[in-house]
Amino acid sequence: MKFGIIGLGAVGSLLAYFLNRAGYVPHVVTRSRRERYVLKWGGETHVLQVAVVDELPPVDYTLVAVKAYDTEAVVDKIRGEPVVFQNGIGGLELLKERLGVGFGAVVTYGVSRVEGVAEVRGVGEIVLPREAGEVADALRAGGARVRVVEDIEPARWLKLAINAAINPITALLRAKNGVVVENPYAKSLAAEAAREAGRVAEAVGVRLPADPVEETLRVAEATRDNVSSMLQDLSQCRRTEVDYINGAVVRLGERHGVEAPVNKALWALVKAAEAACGAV
Ligand code: KPL
Repeated sequence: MKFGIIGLGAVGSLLAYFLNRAGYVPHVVTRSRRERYVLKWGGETHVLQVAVVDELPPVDYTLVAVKAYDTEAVVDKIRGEPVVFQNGIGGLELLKERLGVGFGAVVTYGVSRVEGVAEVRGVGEIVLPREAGEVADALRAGGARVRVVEDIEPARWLKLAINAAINPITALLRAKNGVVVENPYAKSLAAEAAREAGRVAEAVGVRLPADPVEETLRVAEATRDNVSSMLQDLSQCRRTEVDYINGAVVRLGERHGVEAPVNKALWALVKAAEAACGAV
């Protein structure tokens, strides 16, 4: 089995690490050029074994780990079956439209990029659809906690609801995830954002595997010391994934006649914050 990875940020590095431990050396397309790529986990620094290339050779699977807004730019680089490891809704849909193939995946490991270096801060799981079973086997062989499901959409939408609630609120308040359970105003706003995302999921025809509000509060509590990916992006004045998170809830809601005013306001506020610091 041959694997390619596009994007060697936090998630791409985690995938490379598990593949290495299973005996694979993936070919990688990444914008960052370094002498060595590492992943920090529990006080240890692991050097990643990767072959960095401009164009992937023929591979069985390409693991797409770029931010959702960079998907368009990497369509032509994909070889084999793409498996998309991204927050939000939109990147996988674009690939499926353009290539006619693609599987979604959900990652709940707490992994951040600190000064350009990927660091694992919390063990979660990787959820993959049955069709990507070979990818699941390889990652599991490398020590990843993997769950295989018949339909990935409920897991993607539940993660979307959680991200729609925790990410913009923590980014706008410049606070760790715990703020969502500690601050009553943040908590009720997060609950409403998650509830709206749940209503949109239902309208789209996706049955969530758990209550989105309860799950949001559970994840905020479990990751209370985490800095959300949106807060990391905004504090470094990088473009966020808000268009694919709250923006996706609003757009898909409009398409199915469901209003999502809290998501709309959070989307606008994060876009305003991006513009204020000049993020592109
Ligand atoms: O996925 C996350 C993110 O930061 O993007 C959460 C679940 C909010 C954990 O930090």
